[in-house]
Amino acid sequence: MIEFTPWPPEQASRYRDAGYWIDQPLTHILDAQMAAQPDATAIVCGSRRFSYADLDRLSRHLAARLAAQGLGHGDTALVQLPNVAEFFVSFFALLRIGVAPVNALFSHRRLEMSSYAQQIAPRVVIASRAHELFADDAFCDELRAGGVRHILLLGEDAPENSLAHWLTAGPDLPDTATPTPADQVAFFQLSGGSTGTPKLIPRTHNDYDYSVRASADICGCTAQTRFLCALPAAHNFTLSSPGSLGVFHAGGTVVLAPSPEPLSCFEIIAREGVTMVPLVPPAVALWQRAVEEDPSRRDKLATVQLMLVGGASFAEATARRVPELLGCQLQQVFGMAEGLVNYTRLGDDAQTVFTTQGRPISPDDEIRVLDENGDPVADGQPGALATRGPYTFRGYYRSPDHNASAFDADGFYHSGDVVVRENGYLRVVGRIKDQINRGGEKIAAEEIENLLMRHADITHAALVAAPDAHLGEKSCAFLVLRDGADKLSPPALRRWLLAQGVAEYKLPDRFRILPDLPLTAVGKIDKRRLRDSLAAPA
Ligand code: J2J
Repeated sequence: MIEFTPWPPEQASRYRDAGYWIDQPLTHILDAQMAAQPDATAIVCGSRRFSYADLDRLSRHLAARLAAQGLGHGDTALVQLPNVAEFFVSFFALLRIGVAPVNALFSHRRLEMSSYAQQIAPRVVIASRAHELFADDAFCDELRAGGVRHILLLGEDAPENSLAHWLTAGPDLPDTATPTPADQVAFFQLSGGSTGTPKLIPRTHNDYDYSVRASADICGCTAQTRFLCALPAAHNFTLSSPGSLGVFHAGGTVVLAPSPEPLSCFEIIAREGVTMVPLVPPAVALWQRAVEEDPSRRDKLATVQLMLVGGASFAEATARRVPELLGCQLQQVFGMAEGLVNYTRLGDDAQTVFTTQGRPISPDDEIRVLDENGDPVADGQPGALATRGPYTFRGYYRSPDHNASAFDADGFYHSGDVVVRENGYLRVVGRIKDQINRGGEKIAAEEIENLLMRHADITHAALVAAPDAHLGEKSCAFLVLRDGADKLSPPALRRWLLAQGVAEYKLPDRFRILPDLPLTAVGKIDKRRLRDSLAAPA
């Protein structure tokens, strides 16, 4: 069994009584479509089409082959795939036999992947030869030395390591192979993080399935929904809000795209009749610009009914222009991989849709908005968001110290967001966690600071957010150099960071060298002053 912090029994029974937790594994999403409409198209991936029956068959093949190797409950997997159908095949296969995956982002590199592997000690890794880490066998050998038994690669020829081969028919799936019990860990989500190492979020079948079912309902998913999956498929937003899983739940079609780049997405939308599109705010701005540059492009978007926007703060002016420029309805989403997801509702008035980030999915999502002393603030006043509920986790994986500060005595998770609540709706107005939100991609300041301080010429480092017109925020690293150190150029620093194996989106966009870092009265680095110095004209 994979350890996790359970909900207290009285809350668990309340969530069951209310019908949120239905004690079904996430694979029931696929089973239900197999019973209802096996021949309907589940996934479009380039020129390849997969019916629900295809998805079921391929995932059973992989599940059976893995089970035959002795994999099952208590085992974990590390998966890193781009937006391809095999991502969903692998996800359902692993769930089917009770192996819990971490689904890393394709932008993750050696540091992130090693950290995940170290935390979960996976027995199987599923990845792609198209990723630099798996282009040769060096990292695979490291993984094997660390205990990984099977490495299945997309784009590999040798049958033993070829994911394509593992998807061909093999032994029958033994009856003993089952998903983990629904109140146990199904898989791990990734935390955006604010600490030195990327944290993992255990998600149970019961809690995740509820957020998926309820989201599908709130976003109006039906069997006619054709959903563009252009953001990373593994991200919590793209997977569950309502995400590909919500669309599968409703029997619709997930249309994969490699990235949210507008012109290629417009072609895919027109070709596949896409009706629903989730995007992060910078991508919305790019799509709007593409239509402004050439208004005839709007015709390609004729089938799109709904655009979901979340992941980072979304300027009201950009929000207001969604219907006019892109010809579809807007739904704002404020969610987190840890659980709580808020949506504006499809029937909400324009003011609510354009100016708020919605209200929680569940009547049993408990929200507290707190001042510095932990006391509730009045509605309309900004405060720190704390929440607990039927699909908000109770603890990061194996992180007792961090959990002690992320949760309060009542089991509320403190998300580090500053929000204003009015009429039950939330607006995100700031952040107290030490994180940079680079257009939806989260960077934990401490992770990059620790890395920078490994450089022989750097004695102090502080990473802060700098306002950016396109991404909302970019990152700026303030550095203090060792006495006598040569001046470090930004390109050289970036190359050095890349050589450490960190994901590219975490590289500081700017560097500033200071003689020393400003301190607060209690002797901590005064990041507010650093941020303010960036806002002021240079
Ligand atoms: C401002 N900040 C936002 C928003 C998230 C749906 C949608 C997004 C995520 C996600 C998700 C925001 N306005 N609309 O998991 O299911 C910031 C907050 C939040 C953090 C969570 C989903 N929507 N944010 O973005 O785990 O700071 O999840 O705490 O990546 O993103 O990041 P993440």
